Amino acid sequence: MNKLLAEDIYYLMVLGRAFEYAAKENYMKGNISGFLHLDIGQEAFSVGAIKAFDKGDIFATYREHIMAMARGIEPKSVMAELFGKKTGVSAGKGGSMHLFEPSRFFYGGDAIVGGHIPNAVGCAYARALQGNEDGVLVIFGDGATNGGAFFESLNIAATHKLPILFLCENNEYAIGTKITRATPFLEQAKKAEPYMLTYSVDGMDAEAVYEAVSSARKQIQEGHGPIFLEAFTCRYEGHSVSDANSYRSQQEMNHCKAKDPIEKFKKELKQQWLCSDDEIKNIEQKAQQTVNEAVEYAQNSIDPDVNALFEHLFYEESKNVVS
Ligand SMILES: Cc1ncc(C[n+]2csc(CCOP(=O)(O)OP(=O)(O)O)c2C)c(N)n1
Ligand SMILES: [Mg+2]
Repeated sequence: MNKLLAEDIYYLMVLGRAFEYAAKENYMKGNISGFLHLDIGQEAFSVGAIKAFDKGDIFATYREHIMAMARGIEPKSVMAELFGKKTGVSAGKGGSMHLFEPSRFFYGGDAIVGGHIPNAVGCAYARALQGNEDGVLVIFGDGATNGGAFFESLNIAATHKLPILFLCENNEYAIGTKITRATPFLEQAKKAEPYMLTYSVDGMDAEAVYEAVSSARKQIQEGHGPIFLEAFTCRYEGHSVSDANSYRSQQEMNHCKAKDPIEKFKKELKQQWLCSDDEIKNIEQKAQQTVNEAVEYAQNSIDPDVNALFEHLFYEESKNVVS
């Protein structure tokens, strides 16, 4: 990783955290409604993975604001989507969990836990038939690995040697349920071992995530078939803004925050890439400024037209049902 990329990763992590705090504040003010899942604490995972998978198709979890921005979707379009505005990346009709931008090969966000995994496998099948070698990345939480769709997807991907990276964000909780209360082991890669090569990485270390995803992606592109990579992370907030996080002790949270990914990467910037304090401060200020502008843009944007409700439907005739 060169200095330019390291600075970009730091920028996106700082931008992501500031963005998430601004989203939380605007949720509390009533500017954002519906569900809101914050990614604070997991920035190294979200940014490191997406930057390493800089081409190809991405199917993400519903906790995807930072991933979308790392893919190049403008922060203002993401914030406007959270506000439900016409200028949002999904035209104000998707909300926080459905940030969708086909021109950037970013297909959400999916509210159905694990529901996007078969979609990603279908996409990988299509890409294999097309001879496209960029690969497909599907990102899901530990909780999604308990569903049937996950196992069916592993089976089909492995049988057909599809070019797909299964990337599991293991933060040890599915909403407020400790992982080991819902499944017999902590490492979810064990579920994929019979089907494909598996790896694990410290998800709180952006450089490690970047390297692990880059190398898995290379293997996929060389035709080795699917790979499962598990990243261990820690989300600082509750599952969504309506979850008070009361199931985790202060001690557990302190332990978590001692591994803060932004602080860690900031040290690396200084030691490894010799960034000065001024350079770092400039990056942080630029990120905050971008978030402020994104909030202003979202606030000043207009709501979608009521008629837009009837666009992008699978079944054209459903217009008549409602009118
Ligand atoms: C099919 C389905 N079942 C249940 C839910 C309710 N639900 C939302 S998030 C979640 C937990 C998912 O766990 P994990 O993927 O680890 O996500 P995290 O809480 O860490 O974000 C559940 C059960 C859902 N959205 N979809
Ligand atoms: Mg989880």
